[in-house]
Amino acid sequence: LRRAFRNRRGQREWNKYAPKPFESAEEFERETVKHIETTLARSLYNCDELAAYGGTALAFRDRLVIDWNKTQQNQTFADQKRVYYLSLEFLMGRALDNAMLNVGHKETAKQGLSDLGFRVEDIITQEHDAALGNGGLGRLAACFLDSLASLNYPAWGYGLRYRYGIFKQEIIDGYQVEVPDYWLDFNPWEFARHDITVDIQFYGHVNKYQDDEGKMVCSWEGGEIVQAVAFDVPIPGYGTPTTNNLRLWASKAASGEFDFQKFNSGEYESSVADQQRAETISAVLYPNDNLERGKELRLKQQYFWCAASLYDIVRRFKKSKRPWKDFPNQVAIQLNDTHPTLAIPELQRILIDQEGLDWDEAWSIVQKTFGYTNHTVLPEALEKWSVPLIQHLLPRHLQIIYDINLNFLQYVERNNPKDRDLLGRVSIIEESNPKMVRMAYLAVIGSHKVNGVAELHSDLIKTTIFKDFVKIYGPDKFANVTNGITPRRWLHQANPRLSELIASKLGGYGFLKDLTLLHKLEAYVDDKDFRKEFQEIKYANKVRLARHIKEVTGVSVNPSALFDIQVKRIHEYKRQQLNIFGVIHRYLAIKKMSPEEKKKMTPRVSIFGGKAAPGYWMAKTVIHLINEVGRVVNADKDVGDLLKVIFVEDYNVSKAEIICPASDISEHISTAGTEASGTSNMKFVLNGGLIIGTCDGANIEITREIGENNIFLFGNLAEDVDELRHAHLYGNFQLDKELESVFDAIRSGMFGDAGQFSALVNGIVEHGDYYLVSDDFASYCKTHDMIDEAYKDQEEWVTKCITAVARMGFFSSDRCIDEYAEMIWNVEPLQPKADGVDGANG
Ligand code: T68
Repeated sequence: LRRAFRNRRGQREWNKYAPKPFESAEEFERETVKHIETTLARSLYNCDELAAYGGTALAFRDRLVIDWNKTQQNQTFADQKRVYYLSLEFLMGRALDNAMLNVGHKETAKQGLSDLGFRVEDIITQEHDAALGNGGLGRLAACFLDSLASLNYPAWGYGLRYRYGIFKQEIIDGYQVEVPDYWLDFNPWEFARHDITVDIQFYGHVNKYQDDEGKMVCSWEGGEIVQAVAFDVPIPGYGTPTTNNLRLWASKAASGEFDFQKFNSGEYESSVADQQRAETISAVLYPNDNLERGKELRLKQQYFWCAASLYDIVRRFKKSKRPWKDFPNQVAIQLNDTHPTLAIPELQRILIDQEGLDWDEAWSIVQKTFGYTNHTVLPEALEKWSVPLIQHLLPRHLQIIYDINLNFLQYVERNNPKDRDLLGRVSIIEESNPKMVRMAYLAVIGSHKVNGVAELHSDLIKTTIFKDFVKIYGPDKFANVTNGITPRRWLHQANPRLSELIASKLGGYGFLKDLTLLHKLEAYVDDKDFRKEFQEIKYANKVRLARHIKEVTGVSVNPSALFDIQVKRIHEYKRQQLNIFGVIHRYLAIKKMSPEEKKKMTPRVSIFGGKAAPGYWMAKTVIHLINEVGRVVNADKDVGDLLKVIFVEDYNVSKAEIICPASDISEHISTAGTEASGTSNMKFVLNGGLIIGTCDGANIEITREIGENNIFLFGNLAEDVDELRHAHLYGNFQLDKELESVFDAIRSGMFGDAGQFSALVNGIVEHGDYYLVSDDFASYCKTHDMIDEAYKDQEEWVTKCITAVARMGFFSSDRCIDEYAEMIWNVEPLQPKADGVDGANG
């Protein structure tokens, strides 16, 4: 290989034979059939849709890999600063459609597949979602990878290769049942790099001794070793050959002497047991979102992944032979929430224990290298790990954390000599029993920039959880980068007809690279043909969703009804309970209506979807209530098409691609101050739906961009929440009258055994209504009445929808990535070479 590109003729020959873009459908067919017959060993007579998917994916993968190799080669030669995005979750969804878009020639493939007797849509849906994430945080990481590649930033993602991603949700008798998601059976998008492994140490003890020069050094010894094996996933950019790398680590037993001894001495079973124990580290994604439970295996996952990734990053840096002080000029590491915070003491450990730097020199490198993104202010989601657990698992890291803390507290004390309480408040160690390590504080102290994910949220972290740190470091350490979504997946792929319509007016697909170009659509707000087509597309998308609903639930819904959708993880703070109580309120109202009144009603379909964490009983109760209400309402002849209640099972990325384009209204109704940003709000508006929302997260900026006439806001403001909660606690709680009738209906057994829902009701009536469901209920219902009225005027409605789409340019994840690059990472894009040479990844 090396000789091939040292020699011009070899290089010419090589390029002659490297796969080229498909020139024709025949060429695509030839390669697809070849893959089906040889790579997959399937013949014409047993080629089903899954095999056709496999062949198609492999044919496109061949193209992708060429760009991938060239990109990595180009980035290695350019040797400029790279971004490393550390995230325990990457919620990628399907890859084939995205690969087709980015490699190009989807039309060729469509024709080719049709020649072979398949429909491209059916082939695309054969693919299993890569569901290595819970919700918004994991999907944000996936959108960021897409933008990083599309904008030509030299960037790698680092994560874990879970054998089981987020569980599949089945609804049985109205209850959520979790089924394991074994997604790896056939995954053409990953490349096992069995030659890239890292030994990861756990447990053991620390030895302190004097080195040859008389310096005291620490060494972490003993314990056990688990091996990390790299699996690489190509991440293609749109409109560019840049193809970045996502490296996922899988755990494996280290093939040390120890195992062989056991094996040879007849302890075969126990040596296999060791193997399996090692593999459990990357076996399963923890299914909680916005909740931390302090499980040892989770901490092991975190360290395993941080240590493997840092080893890899440091190894790559050392190849450049630069001095250590250059490390932060070559490497930017972004921590996606506190989950990778152990990377901070790990880098410090590498620099002082292994590379022999002194503490201050090392610490300055560490701080310049890391940036930390916070995604929540909810106290139950803030990570803390017990000191005894860290001591046991990572004894050297605990010492380093204590030393970081000592230095930090001395610094704080020097600058704030009069404030004694401050030290206890900001200490990384919480003086509880057992003592706890506050990971968010460690992340703040070890990073040069901390950012929130929407303006309100970024302001809130500065006045609540990190208030003292603003005093200590000054406000400039804290920044805001409002979240965004990739328009490639969330407009073009999910809603191809809308994308095509927009392209026809804007003179091409440039808006997929620069979403702000959408503003030119405002010129078409009054264009009759445009409006008509816009409406037709929405209708067709609703028909597509109605078909899906019929298939999986058996319920027929009328696509002309108003589709009101809330899909996201089930959480009390996101308030699906408020929504379903509102639905019950509507149902009770319909039951009392005269036929004349009914005629004036806007028919509605209330659609819910989302997973509950398996141990989150209240969330599971909400799912059960939604299904019970659906069972009753959907069968009620008095109601007919006026109201249908649907729970879409197993909400995931590929379902979202069908659901987001089909809303008239979507719900983003968290208690003000609790949702850091939200990103599905952006997806729904970009696809021509309006939203009902609280003044929370990115809803506020969406309102500012699209105009307050084009959004339905309701409810109490974040600044009033504390006072209301306080009032409730001191007996000043008045249950909303309409909500009381809803509770009476539930208690009467209208939706099955009332006992099952008592915790849900009592949480509001008796236990302080922490999420202010009652306080917001009246304004929520009133706002839905306004929506009913507004929907009757379809002309005005479509004006709002088009205007909103035209003003959504700000919410592209491309804009986010440029902001991170400039404000936090200080990295530049690297233009791809027209024709590079091949080389291995690394
Ligand atoms: C979400 N967080 C925020 N967390 O809730 C949402 N947490 O407002 C925001 O838009 C999004 O992040 C992107 O910034 C999550 O999704 C988790 O999934 C999670 C997972 C494990 C532990 C804690």
